[in-house]
Amino acid sequence: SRLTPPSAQAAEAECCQHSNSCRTAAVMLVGDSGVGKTCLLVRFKDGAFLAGSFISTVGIDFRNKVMNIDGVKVKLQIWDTAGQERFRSVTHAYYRDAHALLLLYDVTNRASFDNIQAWLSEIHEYAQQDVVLMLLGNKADSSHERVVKREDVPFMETSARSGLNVELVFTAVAKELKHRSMKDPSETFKLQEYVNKEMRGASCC
Ligand SMILES: Nc1nc2c(ncn2[C@@H]2O[C@H](COP(=O)(O)OP(=O)(O)O)[C@@H](O)[C@H]2O)c(=O)[nH]1
Ligand SMILES: [Mg+2]
Repeated sequence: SRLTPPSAQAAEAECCQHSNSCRTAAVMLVGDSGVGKTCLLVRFKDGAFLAGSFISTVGIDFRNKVMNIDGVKVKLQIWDTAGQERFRSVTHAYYRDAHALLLLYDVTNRASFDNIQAWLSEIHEYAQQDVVLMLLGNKADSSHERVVKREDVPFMETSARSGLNVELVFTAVAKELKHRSMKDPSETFKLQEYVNKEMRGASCC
């Protein structure tokens, strides 16, 4: 695979349809209703926070964003699942096509955290075996007591409201996918190490 020269502007441009210097990756947001999937996507895509309930998504929706990862354009096609966000309601075909899954819970909502196990079973059953998986504890801006964190899946806290770690989530996923697509064994990338190094705490800033 070829490399494109690093350029900030290149990241803004859409991938050329037939360019092999641009990688397209499908990223899917999953998790209980109300955990902030749509807000996270809107924060990442538009840099804004949408408060309130008027944004309730219908069906399945996606947004494209091209990122420049060390000079390589990675076009993320981010799928936002919605509707009856219950287990087994997400079309299994979407799981199969996903290169990365962002599994969200709400740090202020115990039930959304307890459901993580069921979501993981679903993912284990239907997603690609090598899917990039990240667990995100969203609404980290909240001062509520935290529910317990898991450590067996790459994890970090985010806030669609304050923007905390939102860019980092997608950068980390894009980096991981880019490294895999380069298939260069001399280049290793450790997702959790990277996010540990780069992430900010909820109390930060
Ligand atoms: N405080 C706070 N509220 C959030 C955050 N993200 C989403 N919300 C709120 O949580 C509710 C559900 O968000 P939404 O994105 O629609 O959740 P979805 O059903 O998972 O797509 C909305 O009222 C949002 O304003 C966040 O990071 N912090
Ligand atoms: Mg939604």
